[in-house]
Amino acid sequence: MNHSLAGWDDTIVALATAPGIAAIAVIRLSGNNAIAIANELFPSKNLVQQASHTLHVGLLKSSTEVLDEVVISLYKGPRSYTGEDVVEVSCHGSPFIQEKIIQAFIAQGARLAKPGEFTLRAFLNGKMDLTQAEAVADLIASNTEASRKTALQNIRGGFSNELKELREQLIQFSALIELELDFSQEDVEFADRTRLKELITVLQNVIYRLLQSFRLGNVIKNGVQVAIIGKPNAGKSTLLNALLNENRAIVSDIAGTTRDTIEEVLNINGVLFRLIDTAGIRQHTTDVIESIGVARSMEKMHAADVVLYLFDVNDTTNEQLTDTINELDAAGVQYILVGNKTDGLNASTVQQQYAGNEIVFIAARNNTGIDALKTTLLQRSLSGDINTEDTIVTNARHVAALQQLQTTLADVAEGMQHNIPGDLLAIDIRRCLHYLGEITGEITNEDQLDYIFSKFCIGK
Ligand SMILES: Nc1nc2c(ncn2[C@@H]2O[C@H](COP(=O)(O)OP(=O)(O)OP(=O)(O)O)[C@@H](O)[C@H]2O)c(=O)[nH]1
Ligand SMILES: [Mg+2]
Repeated sequence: MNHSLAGWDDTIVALATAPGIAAIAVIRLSGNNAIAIANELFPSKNLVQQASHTLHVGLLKSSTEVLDEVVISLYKGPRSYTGEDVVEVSCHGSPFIQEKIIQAFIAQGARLAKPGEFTLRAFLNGKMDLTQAEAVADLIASNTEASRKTALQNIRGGFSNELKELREQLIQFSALIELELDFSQEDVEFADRTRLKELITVLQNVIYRLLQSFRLGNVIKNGVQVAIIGKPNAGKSTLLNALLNENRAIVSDIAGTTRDTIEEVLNINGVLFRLIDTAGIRQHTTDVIESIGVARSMEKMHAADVVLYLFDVNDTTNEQLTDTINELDAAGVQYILVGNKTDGLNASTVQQQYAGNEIVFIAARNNTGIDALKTTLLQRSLSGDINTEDTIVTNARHVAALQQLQTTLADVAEGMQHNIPGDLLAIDIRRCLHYLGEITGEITNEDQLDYIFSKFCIGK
């Protein structure tokens, strides 16, 4: 492991709880001098002599004044979050006190931690691998039940455990093949080719499943972008309001009411949907602002994961709808057709009108059909249930490495089909090992670590 990161030996300090007023705030120190530094400010006891995993109540004092009455938790390395000596000071949660205590620790020789530095140290000290460290950031950022569960699963090592064992088996093969190369004159095979082929197939299946899970992972982590698109007056803003169950957007019978896009978040069964109400699309408008709005609607339509295409069943023929479907297909967007304003109409007559097309019928103004529409949205976005027992890839960095791994595995498989010589096989297997190691962090570089941990908050 590369330990050459600057400031690695420093003792670091940061506020671990959210800034602002609270009943209690926690300030965390980590490093070789953490306990000695805390001890300098804690006259009532000698903390250096206390056992790990113990609590100590007392006054915290700088040379001149009492700072606060606090509770100190001691964790001696390696049995701590970072693997180093860690001191957590629970103080009264005034921002003024928090700042004074941090400054007092800095005066004793601690340095303010960089974003994610506690977790970086945990990673460098082997307390967790890279996917687990990344899951810590995901867990802190999680805002739904589903994102919390997947992050927690990954912190426990769900993802990396799947890959670790396969990596170890591959390392064994790689070692045997390299050994063959030492005996190349004698034409021996230490590495059983049939078993290697089996292992490659297993790996290919695992990688395929993990890559497939990313679509779901992305939905869980980032939510689903849903653009509500349609002609002016179709009832798009009414639908937005009905989905949100509040009067968020202005509704009127004047065509062209919505000028700019409006975005709101909706949680359906633990999945976040980012709903975007757009300006109604009509081809020929002389109104400059409206035409800018239309351009923006088109943009949102292309960026969306799912488009709700809304039309008024009272003034849309099946032929017109077919033209729209052709346009949507040509644009390559995922869409759900929604027929609005069915109130006062006979359900089966309306359905016959659009025979052959799959449509969700609603009356947005009366809240009719909204629950069914939500269910359709959920099904379409998840294509199956969220089973958080399964490993779900949520991280774009992992996807990139998995894709490279997939390509390299295909090279190995093809090479073996053609019985390529061991030295060439060894090169491809080494590349596989490289990508596998990149995911879990056995192979990393400083830039990559900087990038990953800079996205954390300070104090984590
Ligand atoms: N009868 C009936 N009228 C509806 C329904 N939904 C919306 N409307 C009416 O249709 C008109 C237009 O509704 P909006 O929600 O403003 O339509 P929009 O698609 O957002 O229109 P723009 O923003 O102009 O593109 C309003 O008078 C609504 O009250 C419905 O389910 N039934
Ligand atoms: Mg509108």
